[in-house]
Amino acid sequence: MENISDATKQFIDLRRHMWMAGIEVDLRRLIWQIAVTGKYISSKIQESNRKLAGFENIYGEEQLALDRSSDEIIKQQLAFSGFVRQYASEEQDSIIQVGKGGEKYIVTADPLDGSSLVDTNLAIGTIIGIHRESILTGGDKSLVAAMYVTYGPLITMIYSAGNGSHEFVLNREGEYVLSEENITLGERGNIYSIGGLRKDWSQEHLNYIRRLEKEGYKLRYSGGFVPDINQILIKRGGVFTYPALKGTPNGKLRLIFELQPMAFLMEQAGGMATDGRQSILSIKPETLDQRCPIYIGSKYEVETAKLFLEGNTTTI
Ligand code: AFP
Repeated sequence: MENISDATKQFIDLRRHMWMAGIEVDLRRLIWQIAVTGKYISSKIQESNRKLAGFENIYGEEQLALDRSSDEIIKQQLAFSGFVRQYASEEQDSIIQVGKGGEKYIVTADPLDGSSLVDTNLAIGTIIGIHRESILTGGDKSLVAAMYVTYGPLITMIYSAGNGSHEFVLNREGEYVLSEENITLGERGNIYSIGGLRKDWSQEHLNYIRRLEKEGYKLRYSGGFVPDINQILIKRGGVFTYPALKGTPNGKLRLIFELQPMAFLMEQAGGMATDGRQSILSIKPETLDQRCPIYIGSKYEVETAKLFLEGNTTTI
């Protein structure tokens, strides 16, 4: 689609944008229905209001309740959508049937990623993957769309159905209106997010981070995967890493629920996502809760990580 002028963007809502992009009707409807759940989940976060109710007594229950209620909101929305046969989420122990069986899509969710930050009022988010085939055996063509909602000062949503990555802002009327179209990363950025404890990093990863620091990269790490990734997309460059650690060689983040959707969106924006060596989207998940090291962002930073991790350079 030709670039839409800023003045016109406010009149392009999510449904119109997907129609203009020629996305098939059932997928358009499904993406829109999932985006709507972002409004319900945001209300749940507002209602939690645990600040007034003290920290010890309910914080844990409220955080756990928020995780569960966010999961339930998405599950119920999908169950009546008519387009989804199975649902898998970080809050469920297994893949669950939500349709009659013949529906086109399977949806994965991290319903409320970063929920441990709810008490700090930092931004958190919902991460969604939409698959045509089985999420465990469908291969790297299984994922056909991805999206995330960021609950921050604004509620924003970034989606892609293979038509580039685009940002929408929830306006006062409760509509998602276009704000950034065809987000395209530069060759490199100047921010980096580094997960895990430095004492647990490999020497190769430590050397890589030292290279970035020597080149003047600025640390941006909130503890929330969604806002940290969102910052890289909106600032058009940079890198997020959560590496293999001594003791946890697969790192922390989950391949299906967190990394695949973000890798899809980042690649659609001209970025890259690897486990340090191979593309995240080429990795065939073996279990639902499979974790994976992650290097995701603009090409220069992800390719440089590969050089260090494969021992092809130690030049800091
Ligand atoms: P929670 O959902 O338990 O808050 O974890 C958030 C997260 O999975 C991801 O959003 C962050 O990038 C990462 O964990 C932060 O991990 P550390 O707390 O180890 O830095």
